[in-house]
Amino acid sequence: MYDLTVIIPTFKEEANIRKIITEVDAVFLKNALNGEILVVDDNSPDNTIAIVNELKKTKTNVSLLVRKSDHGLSQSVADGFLHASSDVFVVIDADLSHPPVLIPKMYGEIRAGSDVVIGSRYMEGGGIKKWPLKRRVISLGATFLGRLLFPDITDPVSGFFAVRKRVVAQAQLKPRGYKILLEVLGKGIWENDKEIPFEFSDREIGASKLKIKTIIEYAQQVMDITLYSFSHHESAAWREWKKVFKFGLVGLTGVIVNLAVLKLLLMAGISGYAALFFAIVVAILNNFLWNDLWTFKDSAQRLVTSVWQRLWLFYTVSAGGAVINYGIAIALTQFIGMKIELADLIGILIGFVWNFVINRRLTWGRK
Ligand SMILES: Nc1nc2c(ncn2[C@@H]2O[C@H](COP(=O)(O)OP(=O)(O)OP(=O)(O)O)[C@@H](O)[C@H]2O)c(=O)[nH]1
Ligand SMILES: [Mg+2]
Repeated sequence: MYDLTVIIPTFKEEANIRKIITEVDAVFLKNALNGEILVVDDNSPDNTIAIVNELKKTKTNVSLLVRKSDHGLSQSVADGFLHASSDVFVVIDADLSHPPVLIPKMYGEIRAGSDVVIGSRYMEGGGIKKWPLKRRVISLGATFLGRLLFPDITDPVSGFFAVRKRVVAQAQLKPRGYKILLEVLGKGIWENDKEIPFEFSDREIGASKLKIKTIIEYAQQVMDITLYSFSHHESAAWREWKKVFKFGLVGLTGVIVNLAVLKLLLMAGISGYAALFFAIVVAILNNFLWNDLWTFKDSAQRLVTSVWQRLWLFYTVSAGGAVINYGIAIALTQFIGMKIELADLIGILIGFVWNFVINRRLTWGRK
């Protein structure tokens, strides 16, 4: 039984396949890992298959899966999950964009308790070498969308990751397009993730396969994972929705506290505007406490460790939310003549999204 299986999806990689297999195998040897290499090829018309077959003669830990139907990168990786013979999978590109030397570290993190370990281009220490502006913009857009589903993960669309078999074994993956990791995070069953920075280097040989279709498929995938989470409450995206619901509920308690404090202070003879101001301050404090102790209580490795600092941030972000609420309500009444109640409601909703997104990332974000 192997310790881990390195899955390499390939399509027309005759220029790189020998080098990547040799490098991965050398990393196994150097780190005393009993690793398997599984090449999943979409029936490449070039020499990829022949080269792998030749390498198989001398390396017993290399195997090849040639697919004849349902062509696609994500489909190939998902097929690799089914055919791998170990309990830990590492997915890596064939074109040497991902450094194989990081494989032992990824494996080590899995052994230490992570369910998913992601090679991240977008965390401190990571990066991208030699990418044209267009590629960078597309990638950042994709990453931004993915982060809406998984706010703690800096690179949810990385092609370089390790995952335990049990995360994907029961998952109803619907692989499509390029972003198999997003599918794994969205449909797999996992608790602990870890990111490792790495520098992505652009392929030197062979052609890129990124097309417009890829971008459309990606948007569909994000929608699909969102819908999936509504009916699969063990999913990570549902954990995120629960936070949104809790945050909203806390917001409602804030309204009650606000009105109650206002009423009390007015009864005590405090002047209207002063009472109003105080009521708002107390309501925000109420919201902070509930969110800190309940909504975000499980936030691991907090970015902001001091509770006072979190409180200060929460007040600042809330003030921003109020300004947004006010600004949008005024703009909607002024410019399109909307009724003020409706305009306010829309302002409240957008302010809510602001408050959640920014506080989630900043006030209760992860390091
Ligand atoms: N099995 C299979 N592998 C694929 C397919 N498309 C791409 N790959 C492999 O998936 C990995 C990533 O593909 P790349 O074309 O390098 O994608 P990219 O890194 O986004 O783009 P470039 O490096 O600029 O070409 C490589 O190992 C490819 O050989 C496919 O349709 N089927
Ligand atoms: Mg590449």
